Amino acid sequence: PRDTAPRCQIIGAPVQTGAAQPGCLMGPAAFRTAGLPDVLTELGWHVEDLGDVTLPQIKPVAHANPALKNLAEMIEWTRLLAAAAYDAARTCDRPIFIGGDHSMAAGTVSGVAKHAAEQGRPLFILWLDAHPDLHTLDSTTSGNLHGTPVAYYTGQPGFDQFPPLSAPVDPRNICMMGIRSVDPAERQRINDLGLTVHDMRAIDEHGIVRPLSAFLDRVQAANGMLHVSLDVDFLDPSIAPAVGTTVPGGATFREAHLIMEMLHDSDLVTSLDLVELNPFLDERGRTAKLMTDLTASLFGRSVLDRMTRSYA
Ligand code: 4U7
Ligand code: MN
Ligand code: MN
Ligand code: MN
Repeated sequence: PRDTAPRCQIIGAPVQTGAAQPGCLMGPAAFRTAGLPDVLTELGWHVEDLGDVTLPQIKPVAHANPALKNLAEMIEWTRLLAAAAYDAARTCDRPIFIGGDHSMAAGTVSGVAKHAAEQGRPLFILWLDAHPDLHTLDSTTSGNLHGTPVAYYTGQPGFDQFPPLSAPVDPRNICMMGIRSVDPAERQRINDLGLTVHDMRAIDEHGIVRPLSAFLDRVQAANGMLHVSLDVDFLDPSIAPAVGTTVPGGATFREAHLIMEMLHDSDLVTSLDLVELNPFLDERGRTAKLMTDLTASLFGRSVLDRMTRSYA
């Protein structure tokens, strides 16, 4: 690629301690096997794969909620990934964090949020998921910490043992799409915090174009940075089986690609998480390939050249 090519860094986060089932540990290797770095290079990006972040030996951390699993691990991943994400957001145009279960977003989002705050720009989040991941350490009953990152990075109470947030994300700057499994404590929090949530019912009724355009217009008008967090279970399990938390009735192949194509056309995306891929549950790599193809759409792959924003 030319010297002026946009720069992307890839950071592997082999995190699986936030999920109920093991396997997300293999996610970064599966994305590389599916050819993610080469695909982006072919699209004209300058790609640098920084390898995987690794967790040192750590001591257990106590908590009043006996359901919590692997709290110490999530705290340490959050510390390490926040630092890696902050560095990557400063040095390249669009880092990709390949996971790893969704607990890693506590680190990636808080790290890019610090960078955005230093730039004096608001950070917006597009959360593509079956779940809102809005549990606090006190409200989770499963104890699976991949259900908690949004509560952490928006600064909800009870995360005292975690790294202090230098820039909590404003919940009103979060747009969730694809939601179809919400626990009672999360439902209450969605209302209290004022997040924009387009559940699958809303997508059935209105499609994805109008709600997404409205959100992207807000990001643009605010000169915002935009972090996209793509959970495999956003997709319907019939096309993306490699995930531990399947929920029927997810986004279709074309809905998902259209979102990515619109994100590309908007040119607003400044960082990306690819999370919850469990290659142990995949069928001949099809989910890893689909997630890679969706990323390609976000990075500019299209059927034909397009001169204008076709969704305006
Ligand atoms: B994922 C759940 F109960 N809410 O807390 C929980 F439904 O990152 C699921 O979105 C969490 O996959 C899913 O365990 C976390 C459950
Ligand atoms: Mn930057
Ligand atoms: Mn999730
Ligand atoms: Mn999910």
